[in-house]
Amino acid sequence: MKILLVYPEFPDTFWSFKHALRFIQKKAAAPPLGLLTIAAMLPAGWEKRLVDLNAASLDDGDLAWADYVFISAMIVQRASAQAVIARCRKAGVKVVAGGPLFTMEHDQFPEVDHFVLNEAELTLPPFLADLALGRAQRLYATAEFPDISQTPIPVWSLANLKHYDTVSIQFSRGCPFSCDFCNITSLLGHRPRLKKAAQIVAELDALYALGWRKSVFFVDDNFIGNKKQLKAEVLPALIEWRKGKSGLPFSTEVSINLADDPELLQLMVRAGFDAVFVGIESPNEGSLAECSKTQNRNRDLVESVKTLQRAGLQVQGGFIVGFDNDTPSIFQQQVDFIQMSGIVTAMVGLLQAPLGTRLYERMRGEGRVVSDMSGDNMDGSTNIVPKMGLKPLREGYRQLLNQIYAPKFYYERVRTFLREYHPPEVRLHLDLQYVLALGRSIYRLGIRGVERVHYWRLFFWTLFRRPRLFPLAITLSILGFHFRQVVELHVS
Ligand code: B12
Repeated sequence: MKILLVYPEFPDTFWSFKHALRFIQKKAAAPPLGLLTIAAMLPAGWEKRLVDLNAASLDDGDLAWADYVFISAMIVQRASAQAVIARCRKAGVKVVAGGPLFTMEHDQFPEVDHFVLNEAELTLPPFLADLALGRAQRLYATAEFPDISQTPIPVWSLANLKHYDTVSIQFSRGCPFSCDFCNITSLLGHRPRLKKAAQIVAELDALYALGWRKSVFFVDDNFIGNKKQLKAEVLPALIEWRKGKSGLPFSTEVSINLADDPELLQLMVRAGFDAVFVGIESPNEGSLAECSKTQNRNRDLVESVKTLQRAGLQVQGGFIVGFDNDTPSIFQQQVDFIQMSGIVTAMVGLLQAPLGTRLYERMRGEGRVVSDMSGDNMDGSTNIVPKMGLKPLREGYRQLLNQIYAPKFYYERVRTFLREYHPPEVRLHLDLQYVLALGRSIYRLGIRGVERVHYWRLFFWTLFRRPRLFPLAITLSILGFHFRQVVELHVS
């Protein structure tokens, strides 16, 4: 059996990093972990190839070679997924679809032959068993959440790793919190399901053996969902694993209560984490109460962010505007918060109600759901009627984004962050592309860019005041360029 695994193309969005990746001559941020995991679950004797459309093109030859195309996608890849499915149809190749887009919207894809939905640990085995007997059905789904301590090591060797800047790995699925706009608990459950420390070490060993030294993103919904296990087993194992190695800085997603646990924080930094994405959502207490973001309430959020930064973690933040409790003053409040906290990578979106969330049910009850979601939470669209009115919301949003990504504000924020940041001890692995990126940034940002004054100010400020942070300052300058392009494209 010949299986072609296909990952559709991302549009030019905040998280595509497209404009930044050019500086380091990479094609995409990370290879598709879902498909590489599926590859490991297929019979060993089957031939497998991966085409990530973000890094390569899909040739007719690939389609002619394949017996089946296995496709995975998020909603944001919908258009590209439809195009791939149409090509498969034309080429007469059968399509098996799975992953979040199809799990939520399979009825929109009449041309797909088989849907293997939810988590493949449960749905793939019955599909493969039926296929072997020649009686594969159209749809395999489950309401159960599998144990992931048996999930095999992803087959990273199928991806051409030289095209990527990061590799994703996963330690847990699910999140203990109940934010009412988030669909993670309906997709993956409340009780975090964990891999064993030995599994994670084996995954890292496999990556290391392939020569991977760049960053590793733990794609957990909330890495600190089970603190006990982390402290007792996983982090000590990672600290041990890292000894004598260089490179592979880790990043992940956590809830803000990490700031309340100095022991856990210190263990994470020692294990090699240098960045975390945190759902901050709003400086407005009323809005945090409205969406049941209990972990963010009744605390000094700026101080919590600074605690993480001082310990050695760069904090990237998710923010939302458009809650019922938001008045037009929210836009300036968000700008002030973002600037003060030194959250350089600030993903700000309009409130949207994904299917399967409590927010969706409430909005539907109030007759306020108006459309499907675009899947890109930074394109200024929403699927609900905001209390503030769509026009003022979009206008305030546009101004907010234009402000925080304007070079003056952006570079000011980088300095606020670098002043606070205490860099961890991960030994850097020198990569020629990073050296070349410095040259490219000098030309593109320092000579040709509208940000040139701010660029040089940061350049020399870091060189003289915080020389160890110089590579990070250049990386953030390049990221700022990407964010500005995306903001100009979508909301200016
Ligand atoms: C890592 C990640 C990213 C990375 C992706 C990097 C990459 N190239 O892989 C980045 C940071 C780029 C990203 C961005 C975004 N993401 Co994202 N992301 C995730 C995250 C946290 C983990 C995905 C992952 O790798 N999981 C691990 C693998 C093993 O799981 P998996 O892919 O789901 O695969 C399993 C099953 O789904 C199934 N399966 C998957 N594919 C297939 C295919 C076949 C054929 C079969 C049989 C089975 C199968 O089997 C696997 C094993 O069980 C998920 C949340 C989550 N926990 O899933 C959100 C998630 C996928 N992201 C989401 C969203 C909305 C986004 C963004 C729009 C912004 C945002 N709010 O986060 C952007 C859009 C991207 C863009 N460029 O514009 C949503 C998607 C919702 C949807 N229905 O499409 C999710 C589910 C989070 C959520 N709260 O809903 N994301």
